[in-house]
Parts: sequence; structure tokens; C-alpha cells
Amino acid sequence: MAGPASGRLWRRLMALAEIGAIPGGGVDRQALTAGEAEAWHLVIGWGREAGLAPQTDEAGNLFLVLAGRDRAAPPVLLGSHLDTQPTGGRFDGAAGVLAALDAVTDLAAGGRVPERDCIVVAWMNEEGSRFAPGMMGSEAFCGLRGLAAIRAVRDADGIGAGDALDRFHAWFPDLPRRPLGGPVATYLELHIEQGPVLEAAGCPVGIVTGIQGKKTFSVCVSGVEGHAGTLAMSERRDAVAAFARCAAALHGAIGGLDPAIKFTIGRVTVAPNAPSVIAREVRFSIDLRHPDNTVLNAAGAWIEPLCRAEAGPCAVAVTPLVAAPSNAFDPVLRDRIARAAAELGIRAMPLLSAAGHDARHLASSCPSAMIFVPCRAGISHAPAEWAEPADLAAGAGVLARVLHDLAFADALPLARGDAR
Ligand code: HGY
Ligand code: MN
Ligand code: MN
Repeated sequence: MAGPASGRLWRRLMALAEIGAIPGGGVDRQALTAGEAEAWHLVIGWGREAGLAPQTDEAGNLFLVLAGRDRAAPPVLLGSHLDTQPTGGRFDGAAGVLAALDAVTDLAAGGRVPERDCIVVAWMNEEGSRFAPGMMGSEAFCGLRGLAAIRAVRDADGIGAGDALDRFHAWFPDLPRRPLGGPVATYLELHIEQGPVLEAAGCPVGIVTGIQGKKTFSVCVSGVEGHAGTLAMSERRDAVAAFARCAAALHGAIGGLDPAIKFTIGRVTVAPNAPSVIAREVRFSIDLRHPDNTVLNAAGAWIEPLCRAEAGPCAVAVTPLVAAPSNAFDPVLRDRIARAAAELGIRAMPLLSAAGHDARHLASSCPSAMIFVPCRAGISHAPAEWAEPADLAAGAGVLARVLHDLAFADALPLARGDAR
């Protein structure tokens, strides 16, 4: 399907990708930075052209509202996120926000007032790279993480998320605030797959069955500083040496547990990080994922004992950050997505999401579903991330068609077999 919307969607994606562009076609537009604010200005402008009213909330989420006939009815929300990893791609998050904007823009242009508000959303800090953990905006919206805990988190420069949020909001002094959270009728999110399945199957649209489970931790190994040239090896409490043993043991025991497990130590910070000083402290991240919650929980329970066993003379503190079980998206919505694809003559297939998304949290509050489009070789969280215009147009077309059903349905959630 290649209509004006697909041309507009692609042009906007490429324009948005200019904000925070890095060599190799990637994007560095991290949460609550001036870059993300610039992206907000651009997207708010496009929303205003379509007659959508911009709003934000205390958690720093962005909403673009198409007013419905019954303003008191729970709205339909659709979107994703505008923040990226430091070496992110042009499509992760942005494709979902802009496809949602395209669908609501076309709905508004149709001239028929929807039964309920239809709202484009961009969630705050989905990626969790500047402030960990990620998905702060959707967790706060769904009441899964308190604002005080979110505002207390600090980035690598010691800037608190709360201060960053207040500074960010100050860049939008006239943006109305909506109450945090509230009832939602249905949530939809389009996203690139960030995996190889759809491309390998030659299929332009994925109907996401659910998101695999995820646990993240922050681990602190504490030793004692010393002179690299004078302190005997037997006297040392070397935090880097202890970290190396912990990392090797964790990769051996958990990383090799079974083919479906994903175990990542992605961030390591050393203090004082000086070549001739025996390290006082090492903080490192753990990202653990598996589709089977029993395996995920068992592997997660091994982390602390394994680290303690390898720490030697150093101390270890393991802090759980995220514990998100595998979930299943709404079967009625998945069925509706399948029918919309069939009506448009677009091939679609079910698949599990290996990557995490805000939809996981919305699914705890309302019927939610995701539409995937392929990305080249499954590459994501890297500048080489790429999606084909035709696939994005196909996925956006399916999203728009399902939105149309949700916008004009007499009642939501949709019941199985609801006619269009
Ligand atoms: O980490 C994730 O799964 C997501 O892409 N932020
Ligand atoms: Mn994403
Ligand atoms: Mn991501």
C-alpha cells in the first residue's frame, strides 16, 4: 500500500531522524534532553496541523488528542516513544509514534467525529539508557512505578530525572497538563521487530502475541583503592578483578542455560577508573530475558549467590530494577489486526516480541496489542537499523484500519467478531 500517508510517514521519519543524527545513519536522542525536546516541537507541530491538541503529564509523556463525541469515555491510545539509545536507529520508537500520528491525522481528515478521544502518545524514557530503568513514562501512567522513585533516579552525570523532567517541561510552558494515568479503552503500538523473524519469513506485518519476560539488575562490587605498583596481590580487594570473576561466572551459568535465554552486561562503570589505582568499585548492569517465566525467575535467583561466590574479598550488592513477566496481548485485538491485514491484502503472521515495549505495561491496564514491521537483518539499537518504506506503509495501514474500528465502535473493548 503506497498512499500519501506512506509518503508523509517516510518523509516525517527521515525529518525526525535528523534530530540527534549520528554517523552511520543512527540517532542519539536520549530521554529528556534538548534533542528530545526538539523532537517534541516537530511532532507537536505536525499534530497541530491535523487539529490535534498537545498535552503532557507529570511523568513527561506527550499526548496529541483528537477529541471524540464523548469526552468522558475512556480514550483509544496509540503510539510508542521518541527517545533513543545513544547509538540508536531511526525507527525504534519513532516509527510507532509517527504511524500513530498518521492514522489519527487521516481519521481527523475524514471529518467524522470518533465516538471517543483518539490520542497519539510518546512515552517518556522508554529506552532506559540515560535513566535506568526504562519505560518510566508508561510505568508511571499505569501506576506501576511511583513518580518519586522515578524523579530520584540519577544519570551518569548525577542529574536527577526529576530535575531533568522539570527543565524539560519548562521548555514547553504553554503545554496543558493532563492528570497522570486514567482509564484507557485500548492501546495499540506499531514497532519495528528488532529481530530477524519477519524478514526471514518475507512477511511485512507481525501480529505480536506477547513480550518475553525481562529482569534487570544493578550490581555494585566494592573493594579498596590501592597503589597498582606497591600493594601485594594477596593484600588487594580489587573490585575489577572481582567483577571479572562475577561476569565470567554469570555468563557461564546463565548465558549458557538454554538457547532462548538472553543475558547481557551492557554497562560497566569503574571507580576511580585510573590505570594505576586498584579499583574501589565496579557497578554493572544485568539485562536478563526469557519467554518462560519459570526459567526467567530461576535464572534471576542465581545472580546474587553467583556474585557472592565469586566476589572474594570484595562486597557485592545486587539491586533488582525491573521484573516484568512474559505477557500475552489481547486476543480480540490480535484477531482484529489479522482481519484488518487480510482486508488490505497484506500478509501477516503471529510472533513473540523479544524486545521490550511500553505496550507491556499498558497491557496491565487495558486491552493492548502491537503491530510489527520487519527491520533489516533484525538489527536495532545500532545506527544500521533499517526498515523498508513499503513495510512501514503496510504496518501503518493496518494500524489505521484497526484505529478506525476502535474510534467508531459503539462500545470498547471490542467483543470477538465485532463487525467493522
Ligand atoms: O530493551 C528493549 O527491549 C527496548 O528496545 N528498549
Ligand atoms: Mn522501542
Ligand atoms: Mn529500543
